[in-house]
Amino acid sequence: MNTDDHSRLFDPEVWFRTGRGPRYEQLYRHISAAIAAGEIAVETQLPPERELAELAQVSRVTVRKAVAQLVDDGVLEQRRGAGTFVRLPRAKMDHSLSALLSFTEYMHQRGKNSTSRILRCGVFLPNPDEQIALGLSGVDRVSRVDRLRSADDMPMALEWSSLPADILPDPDSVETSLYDILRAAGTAPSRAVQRISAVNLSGADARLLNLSDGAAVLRIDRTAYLPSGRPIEYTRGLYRSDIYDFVAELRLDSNS
Ligand code: 16G
Repeated sequence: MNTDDHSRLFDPEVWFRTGRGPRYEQLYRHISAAIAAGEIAVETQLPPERELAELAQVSRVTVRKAVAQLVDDGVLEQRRGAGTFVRLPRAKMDHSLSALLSFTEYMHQRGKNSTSRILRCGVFLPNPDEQIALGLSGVDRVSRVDRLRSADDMPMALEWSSLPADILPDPDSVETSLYDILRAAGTAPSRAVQRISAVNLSGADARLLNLSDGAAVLRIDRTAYLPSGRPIEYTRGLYRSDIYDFVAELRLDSNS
């Protein structure tokens, strides 16, 4: 990176907004997003603390706090006598496509604590996509829960879930795990079909996931079914592709 790139990247006009939290936190989020989006490449050396403080127009303490947090996250590495460098991304989490796991279970398996922020929920008339996916008619009701999902406080995914209202009559009740609620009611899915694609994030979604505008993420649409074959969940999700790695297990068809 040259000096011009540095001045642009750390310019407070770019990363600071009044009312969006403490400076060190905003600077931390900005650098983290720039690294995740590849704007600061792996092995790039960050400017020294004093220079960074001047560029970002903050105190050295603020820079130190932001950098310490990034070191904690494993995104930056401080090398004695050499400086601070962007690390190779740590091993991605493998997400086995053959197990029907919930977000909570998946994170738990990886020793992470999952949390959700409900962005919106309620009971609505189904839109055409929901009608098709869930086999509903235009007069049925659908419960929707839109969530920002984090692991150890790091935003990982945005999920828009729709379920027939008779399966999830009270969408407000989804405080932690949707699948736990379904299990308790005896309506947990036993099979799901997923469609995976790559998309670029738009503004509002990027902000929620702490990524930059246009960053590439995985979009996964899941339709999940009861053992009877009834579709009961249609979830569209956007998942950070720098963290998630979906692994598919393939078997030779026994009939061939
Ligand atoms: C997973 C599912 C999602 C499901 C959610 C339930 C994928 C791609 N999607 O994120 O469809 O709604 O788990 O998680 O795996 P919860 O029980 O923790 O709410």
